[in-house]
Amino acid sequence: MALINVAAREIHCKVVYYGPGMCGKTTNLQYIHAQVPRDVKGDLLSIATETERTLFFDFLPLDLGKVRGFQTRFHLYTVPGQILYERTRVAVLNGSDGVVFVADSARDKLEENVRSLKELAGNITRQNKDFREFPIVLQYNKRDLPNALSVGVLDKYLNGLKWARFESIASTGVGVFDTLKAISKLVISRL
Ligand SMILES: Nc1nc2c(ncn2[C@@H]2O[C@H](COP(=O)(O)OP(=O)(O)O)[C@@H](O)[C@H]2O)c(=O)[nH]1
Ligand SMILES: [Mg+2]
Repeated sequence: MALINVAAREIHCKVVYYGPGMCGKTTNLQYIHAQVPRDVKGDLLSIATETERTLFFDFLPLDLGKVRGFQTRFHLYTVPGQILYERTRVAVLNGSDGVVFVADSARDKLEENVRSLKELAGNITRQNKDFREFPIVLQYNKRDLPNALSVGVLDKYLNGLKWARFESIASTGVGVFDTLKAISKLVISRL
C-alpha cells in the first residue's frame, strides 16, 4: 500500500519486478541505477548469492518528481526467481502497489513464464487483492535472442488481461525506461 506522508508531502510507492529465474529482473534495476542521475536515486542494494543470483531481493529507491505538490518516491524491488524461493517472493511482494512482470522471450522458457505468472496471480489474490484490477505492466525481455518467441505467441499465453506490454533488451537498456514509466504512471493513477 502506498505510504502518503501529508506533513512531509511525500508519497512512497512500492513496485516489484516479478518473473522466472534469469529473465532479467536484476538487469532492469542495474540499468536504471546506472542511468539515472545521482540526486534522484539511492544505492542499489543487492542481496545475492556468490554466483550473482538474487538471494533475497534487489532494492533501488528513486525520486520521480512531484505529483500535485507531493514528492513521489518509488521503491523498486526484484524477487528471486528460482522455484525454491516462493516464500521470499511472497514476502517481497507484500504491500506492493504495482508489479512489472518480466517474461523471458526464449522459446524454452514459455512454461516457466506461465508458471511464474500463475504464482503471481495466486500470491496477489492471497493478499486480498483483485488480480484483474491490480496494476501490472508486462515486459517481454531478451528480444535479441535468436530463438525468441513472437510477441503474438507471448501475448496469447501471458497477456489474457491485456496489460500494457513492452519489448525489451534489458542488458542494453532497450525498453527498460518505457516499462518503468508505464508502471509508475499506472501506480500514481490509482492513488
Ligand atoms: N541476451 C539477453 N540477455 C539478457 C537480457 N537481459 C538480461 N540478460 C542476461 O540474463 C541473465 C540473468 O539476468 P538477471 O537480471 O540476473 O535475471 P534475474 O534472475 O531475473 O534477476 C544475465 O546473464 C543477464 O545479463 C536480454 O535482454 N538479452
Ligand atoms: Mg535477480
